[in-house]
Amino acid sequence: MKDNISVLGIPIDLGASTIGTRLGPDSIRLTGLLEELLNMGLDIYDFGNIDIKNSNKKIKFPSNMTNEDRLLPSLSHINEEVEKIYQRQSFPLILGGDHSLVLPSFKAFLKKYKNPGLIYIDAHADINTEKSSPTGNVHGMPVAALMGLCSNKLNNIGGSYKLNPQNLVYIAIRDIDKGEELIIKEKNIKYFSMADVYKYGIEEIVRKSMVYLGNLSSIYLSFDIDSMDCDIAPGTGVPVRGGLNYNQARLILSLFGKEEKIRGFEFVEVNPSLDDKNKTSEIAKELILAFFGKSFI
Ligand code: 4U7
Ligand code: MN
Ligand code: MN
Ligand code: MN
Repeated sequence: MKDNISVLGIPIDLGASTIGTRLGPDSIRLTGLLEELLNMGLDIYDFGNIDIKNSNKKIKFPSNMTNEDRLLPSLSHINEEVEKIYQRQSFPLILGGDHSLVLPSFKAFLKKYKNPGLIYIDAHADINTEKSSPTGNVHGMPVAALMGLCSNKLNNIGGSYKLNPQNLVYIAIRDIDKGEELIIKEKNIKYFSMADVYKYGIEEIVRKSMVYLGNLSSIYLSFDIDSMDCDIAPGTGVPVRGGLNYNQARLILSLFGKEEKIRGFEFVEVNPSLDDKNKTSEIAKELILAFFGKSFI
């Protein structure tokens, strides 16, 4: 299935406090990613980018959801557009966009597959509610909304399907807020911190993740570029030091890419406007190629 790919760009930055992830999908396309995938012999169908009404102002709402007015309809629209790509028998590749998009994209996955898993590679846990969020930015809340922990107007985007907390694995987290820590403990959510990455090594982290999700038949992989060290991949809005290095990121994606049960992949939070010579998009290209089987040894 990973030899027939449907590509969809989601150029949104309404969920973040910094604008610029709206440029992510095109800056990744400009690296020649799709041409290289074609050269690897894969079939590609490009659905283009969703039309998103972004805003250059960040408006705070009493709900503690920044840009609530534009964001909620955009997330519903994203859900409808992602459902369209699932009608094609193919492997979905989504290029973001800020991470609020995982709420509607994974809802489409939840609707298609019964009881799916989610592997979330990120410096952050993105499990704030509107009540716990110190920023009001919805890209820090999608995992909580997927579990039904936010207000219903967020929880019910794309339907009332829910992510089972036991079907989630975080990898590379190292910057979590107090309220998030409480939810992770209370729900007993599985995570591998950067300390675990160094303790076990990438191969073992991948193996342990797949064993943990072993009874599930469909898994989605959401990769936030800030899981990488920000000195290596600086083009992102909420950078954190001490993350995955280039070889670790490439290895983790190449190993997950070999797993049959992984049936969807998204790459989010690339912000070329904060970058140093578009190098983060070039890294994104190499990581996505690794996922789809480009050998690098
Ligand atoms: B990303 C943060 F407070 N936790 O909620 C928040 F530190 O999708 C950051 O992972 C969220 O980039 C980062 O705003 C969201 C903050
Ligand atoms: Mn549209
Ligand atoms: Mn994220
Ligand atoms: Mn993050």
